[in-house]
Amino acid sequence: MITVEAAPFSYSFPPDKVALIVIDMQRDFVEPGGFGDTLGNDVARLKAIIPTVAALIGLFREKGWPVIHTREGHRPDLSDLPPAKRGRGNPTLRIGDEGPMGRILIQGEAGHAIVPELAPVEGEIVIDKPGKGSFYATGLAAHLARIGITHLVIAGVTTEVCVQTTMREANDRGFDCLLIEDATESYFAAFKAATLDMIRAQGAIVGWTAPLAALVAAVARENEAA
Ligand code: C5J
Repeated sequence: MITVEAAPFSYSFPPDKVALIVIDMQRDFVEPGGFGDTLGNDVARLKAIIPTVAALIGLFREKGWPVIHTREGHRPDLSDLPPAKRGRGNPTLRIGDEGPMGRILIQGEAGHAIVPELAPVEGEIVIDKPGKGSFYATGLAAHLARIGITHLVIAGVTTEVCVQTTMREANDRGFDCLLIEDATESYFAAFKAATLDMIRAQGAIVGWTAPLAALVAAVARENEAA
């Protein structure tokens, strides 16, 4: 087992049963002109975590541990977009409308792509999801079962929406989850802080949190011992 100094207490994972899930690091959330921007958010907050997420992905690739990416988005015919979702918010452009990076949150459009700095490499699975959670209406659970994963390290955006929803879905399915604090971000600092608190409250009721440095240190200790 590898043990990470985490909150609310140490997080241990078997290195042959861990996977990284990088949630929705898409241009539509991170770049001007995308979905996040049309909702009136400051996307610079999200762009700032790209180097940390890249370092986390690099660690998993170096160790040969699975990296899974997710993308929130919809079919071009909008058949998987509930009217309730399209109707929410007060955006300048709605999901499916034409924006500067193509149609907002539509599969195949430029804005739907993962930012180039974090692009998946050959062999890494990309899960397309129509909802906020990564398990709803996707093949993620079946894929994790097939490759024998019990522990998930989680990163991405936004902390209180797709990241938290995914972590709660995973927790209910029996996974032990570690959220990397500096590899996740929200458009709202207070929402990020509250989400981290909620996750680790009541003895890790949803899971654990730790900075990337703590995971890196734990893996280095294991490398030295091996
Ligand atoms: C949102 C997400 N915030 N990926 N999506 O609508 O968190």
